[in-house]
Amino acid sequence: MKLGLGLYRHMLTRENFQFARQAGATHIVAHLVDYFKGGAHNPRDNQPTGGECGWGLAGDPDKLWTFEELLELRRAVEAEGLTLEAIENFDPAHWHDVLLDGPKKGRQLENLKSIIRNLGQAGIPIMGYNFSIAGVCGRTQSPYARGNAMSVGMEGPLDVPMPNGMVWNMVYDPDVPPGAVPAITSEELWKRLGVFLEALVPVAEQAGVKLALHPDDPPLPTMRGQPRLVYQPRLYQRVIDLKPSPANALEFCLGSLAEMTEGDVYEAVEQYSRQNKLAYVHFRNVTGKVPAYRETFIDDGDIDMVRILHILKRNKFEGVLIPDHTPQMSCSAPWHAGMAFAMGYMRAALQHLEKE
Ligand SMILES: [Mn+2]
Repeated sequence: MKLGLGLYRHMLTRENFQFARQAGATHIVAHLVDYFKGGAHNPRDNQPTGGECGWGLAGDPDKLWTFEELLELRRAVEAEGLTLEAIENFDPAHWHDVLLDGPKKGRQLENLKSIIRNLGQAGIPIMGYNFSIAGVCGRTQSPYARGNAMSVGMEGPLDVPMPNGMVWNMVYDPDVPPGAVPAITSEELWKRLGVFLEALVPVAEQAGVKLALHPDDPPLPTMRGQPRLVYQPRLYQRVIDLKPSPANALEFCLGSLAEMTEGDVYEAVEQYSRQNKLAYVHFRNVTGKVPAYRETFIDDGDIDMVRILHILKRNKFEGVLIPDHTPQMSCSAPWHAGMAFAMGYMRAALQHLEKE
């Protein structure tokens, strides 16, 4: 297993690559969507949470990520002795009508195919994505974690409808008439995922890229009146079985899985790692379950992280683990300190595991 660090778009700098390397990482997962254009309620020095209008404006619909910029990023990462393992998340601007089954769906499926081909050509092996209409929303920020560390959690469900022009907790069109996005059924959402996988999986296979699906965060059956896909561990199997292929894989988030009300996180790790379906792992810890959970320091939640590593080792998982989120530590670099703490813990656990 390998240690990695996930970096948001504005953090893709030489200094942060060096920080990752110093903390023992060998791999980088890069976000190319800018989640931080929503204003003061969504500060850039923490994971995005946002308000009712989400994280803010999505990117430019006409500017797809090019082969050249992906290659440049890979080279910048490699210049600091690291490997670029994955890009995490499509931009709503590039695929809103794939999620919403809107009029631009055909063109946007072609967008996504181009992006996957560009990743393959640039030698980036994984594309993480979150097939979700409401997206990562409804979470709160408070000093939930040990020592009053600022952290993220949930205090009850979010039922306020999603306004027109919004999807995936971002605004892709600010100039639409008022109103809410009509709710759809769960079956309709699965049908849309099926269309996406039918179109993208063959392209991903040919490009040598794995598509890796993140479970719902937070994992409730509905958010903002919209259905969600993987809100129980067993639903990951439905994704796999919908389009069997090595390119149809999982961005395996331990935190989201532990927040689910059914199943068992250790059984889920066993079930999906045994099938070799984990593209990479979000290695983070939580207490509680939806709709009331809190993100914790890695050593301080409900999950026995070392037990998880043992299962992954037994099933020969050889991919990358990243901390995903951590609480903010009280100092002048709260995000970095939180990540360094998580990575130190992970590095020690991995070194110990190697000797067993
Ligand atoms: Mn995650």
